[in-house]
Amino acid sequence: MISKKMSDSLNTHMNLELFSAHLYLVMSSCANEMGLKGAANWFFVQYREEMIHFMKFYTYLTDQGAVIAMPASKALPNKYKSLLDMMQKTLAHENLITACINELTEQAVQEKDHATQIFLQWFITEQIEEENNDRDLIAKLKLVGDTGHGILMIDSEMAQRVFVAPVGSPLAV
Ligand code: OFO
Repeated sequence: MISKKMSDSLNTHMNLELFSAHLYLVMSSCANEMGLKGAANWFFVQYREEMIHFMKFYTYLTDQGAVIAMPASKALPNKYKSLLDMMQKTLAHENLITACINELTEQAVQEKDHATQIFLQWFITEQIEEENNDRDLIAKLKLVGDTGHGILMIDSEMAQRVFVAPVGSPLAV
């Protein structure tokens, strides 16, 4: 049993996860256009992870008997100054997601909704990893500055990222 207020909040967040997926898909194409195939891969993997996040919320809500609502999607930015610019915007977006997950958890605690608290635990841990990865890349990009050679080294590292569907994930898209 989930409250209408709780399911509405989760539905709002579910759409934010879909927004995240689309944001990173566009970043992937921007990186590709910059000649950074490794970064394009990194953002494409991130897109796939976000689709899993979206589907986790979708599955949880439908398992709880809620009917989901989806607003029309907003246009996304597709101009970035550099890879550093993209990574800084990625970290800022993930900080926002973390704050939203924390608020959802707070609401679930206040409503004594234990099922939703357990559901959100996975996302709390996931956000630590996401922010950490972003900070690492930003630090490296700042170290190399505008040097093409340095950026290409980081691009090669980003090419190594592989999508791994989490255990029990509802969809591996
Ligand atoms: Fe990037 O963690 Fe979901 O949004």
